[in-house]
Amino acid sequence: MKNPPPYAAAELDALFPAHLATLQAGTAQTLAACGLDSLLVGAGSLHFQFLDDQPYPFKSNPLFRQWAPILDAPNSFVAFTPGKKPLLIFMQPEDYWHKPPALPTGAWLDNFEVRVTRAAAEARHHLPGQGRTGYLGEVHAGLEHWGMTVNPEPLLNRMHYSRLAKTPYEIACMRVANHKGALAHRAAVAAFRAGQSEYAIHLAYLAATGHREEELPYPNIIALNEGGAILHYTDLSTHLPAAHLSLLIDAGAQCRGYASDITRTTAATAGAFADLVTAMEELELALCAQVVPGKHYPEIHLDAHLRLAQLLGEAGIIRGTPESAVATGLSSVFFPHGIGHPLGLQVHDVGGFQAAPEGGTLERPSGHPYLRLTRTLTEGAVVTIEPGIYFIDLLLKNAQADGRGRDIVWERVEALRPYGGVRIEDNVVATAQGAVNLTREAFASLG
Ligand SMILES: [Mn+2]
Repeated sequence: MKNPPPYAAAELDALFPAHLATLQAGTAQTLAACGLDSLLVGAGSLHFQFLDDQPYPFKSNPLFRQWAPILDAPNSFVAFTPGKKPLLIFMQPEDYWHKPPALPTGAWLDNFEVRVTRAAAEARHHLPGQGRTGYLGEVHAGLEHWGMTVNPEPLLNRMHYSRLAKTPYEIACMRVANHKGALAHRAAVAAFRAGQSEYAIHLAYLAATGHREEELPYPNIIALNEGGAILHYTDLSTHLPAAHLSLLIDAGAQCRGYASDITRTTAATAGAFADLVTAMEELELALCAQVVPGKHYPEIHLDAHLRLAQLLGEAGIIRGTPESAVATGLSSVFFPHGIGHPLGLQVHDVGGFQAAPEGGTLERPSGHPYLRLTRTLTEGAVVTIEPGIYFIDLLLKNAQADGRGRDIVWERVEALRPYGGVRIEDNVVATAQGAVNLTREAFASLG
């Protein structure tokens, strides 16, 4: 097999018991702290379009996926009582219109007691009858008669807080997700070089991941030329521009419900924009190296502003010192988002602002309203690092109006505006040995 994934399914299965043991031990403590005896996690249910019999794509509860890597079984549950084997209640309706979800296979399942149910109401009979149960998941009809505490905040807070740091199994899944993403990014760049449309590049990307569109961890951002200046551009236009100047692609993949989130920018030809991309590569790697246990994540964000301001100066886009560009908010005209976020079961993973397991909020640094992570990194934390420089009409116009425009070299901006922007994004683990860059590893493994 050409470019095999870094772990085979059996290797992931072999890592699963230790993951589950960590989750069980943490949950036992959490339940005790919350005065609960057991936990029930719902996978979620199908939601139907208004006045229609078609459901929206099913997206399972991330808290359910953390226990059981099942993505396609609505109305299933995991129940856990400390000291007992976790129980998987797998919903397999009797249905001749649709193919019922297949009972999963794989050695990971040996860690569960499994009961198959045919109807949602039946699930209740399999649940632990005694004691106080905390339920985490969507509220469904009849839940109020199950006698549970539904989505209690103290329980949710503790479960979310602990998700910043990943287990070795989770990191392995994210390695595989990065591998799939890297393969697909290669395919996308090839389609760009062949002069294809955003939509055709998207199809090449999908084919290389092996995902259906709804299996992607988030909608692909595939921008040719000035589309790169729209941060969440998801048009996937079939139109062919007069020229292919640049490609900004922000697209991920997933493995067992764990996401990768990767951005690359490619210039079609050598020149000022290509130079900006090269300089951004170096800057981004310097920021990635800061992802280590004990690092206060907002410091990486503030350092990114200084480095980007320096780069903007060197590229002849702004005048003045980097320090003044950061102080006046000039750097935010070109870099108007956060440096990254926690990554895992959700692309923008939870708990990024939490002060402690019990709750509380760590505020963002003032003047930086879009940063999504304000905690100090711990061992096993997985985050993205994604610096960018964009030529955004709205923000440039604002800067012109409020005086920051005096330090902008407008002819330089005009020359670069047709290229949209540059963003480079990797997924990085904080380990005792230093920053481990899952995305760079994945691209390097492709040779
Ligand atoms: Mn991201």
